Amino acid sequence: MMNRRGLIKAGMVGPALLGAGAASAATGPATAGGIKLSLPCVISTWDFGVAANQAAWAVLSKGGRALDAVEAGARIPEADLKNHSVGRAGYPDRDGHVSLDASIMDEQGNCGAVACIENIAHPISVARRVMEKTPHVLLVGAGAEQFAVEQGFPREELLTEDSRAAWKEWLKTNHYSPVANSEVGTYGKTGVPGGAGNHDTIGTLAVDAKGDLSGACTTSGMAWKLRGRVGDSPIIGAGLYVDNDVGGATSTGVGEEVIRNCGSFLVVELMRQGRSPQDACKEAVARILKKKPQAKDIQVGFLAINKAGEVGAWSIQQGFTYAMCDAAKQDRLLPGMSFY
Ligand code: SD4
Repeated sequence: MMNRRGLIKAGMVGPALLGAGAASAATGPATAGGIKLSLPCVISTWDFGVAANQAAWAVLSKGGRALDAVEAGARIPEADLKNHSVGRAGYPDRDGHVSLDASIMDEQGNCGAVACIENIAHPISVARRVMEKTPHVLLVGAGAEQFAVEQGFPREELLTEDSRAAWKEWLKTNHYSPVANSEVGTYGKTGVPGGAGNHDTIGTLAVDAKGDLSGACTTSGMAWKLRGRVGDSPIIGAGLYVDNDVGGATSTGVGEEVIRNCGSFLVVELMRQGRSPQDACKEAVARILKKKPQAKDIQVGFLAINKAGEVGAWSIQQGFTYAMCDAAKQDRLLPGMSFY
């Protein structure tokens, strides 16, 4: 399941090598613990970020705008039926509804988002329409769906046979009990139906040839979530933040912890104060753990880039991967640093 091609190429296949030093040795000069890409460039969370980056690169390499690149990138996992954590085929909530969250932000600080939207296959593009066609930032639920349809997006069934089967399997072993913190204890790291582990969000950040930044983030959220639950991904400052003077950040993992700490905004503000992207991501993860030590049992990861193309990533648990792409190489996949 894990695409280890990039890791093997970089000569890093074991936890002992999950280090920025090793990463920088494989990809470029060390920059305060991170990696420096040439511009234009794009980075994305998780293994499926490699394919997303390639779509983004098709835009960037022709001199295209970072905003167009991140939208194009995010649409790839949204359409991937083998991917059960983003877009169509995403695992549903406890009641069997696939509900999606997405946000997008451009170099001028414009932003748009949709949350808990159903029956629309490309929420990232709806988020962009919210940004460009409305005076609002965030549309949710039925209103978001209505807006999407008005904008010409087709209503489609997003629950695939595979996802339905996984949900039915989960129903056998996990009794529906909608209590507030009901997800605690189900955040396994195995990715098997029944655990919400390996339920990953695509966050994509790009710097275009002009040096302008944009970001996109899209997800089906935590599997088997309570109906109506919204995670960090559509919340500007939590799952995504871009400041064209500084850099951009995005997050993945248990969104509640990211929201509590305004995670992506925090990463960008730390970079503004002079921290490297790597150090800023580390500090944001440390903040989560400091406020809530038991968060060591869950996963949260941040990915960041600054205007110079320096990249950083840090997570609570091992296993967070990120993909990078610039003119030198289009399919790099690396492990982020982690505390555990
Ligand atoms: C959420 N952050 O909805 C998303 C899910 C995710 O890895 O990223 N999982 O909370």
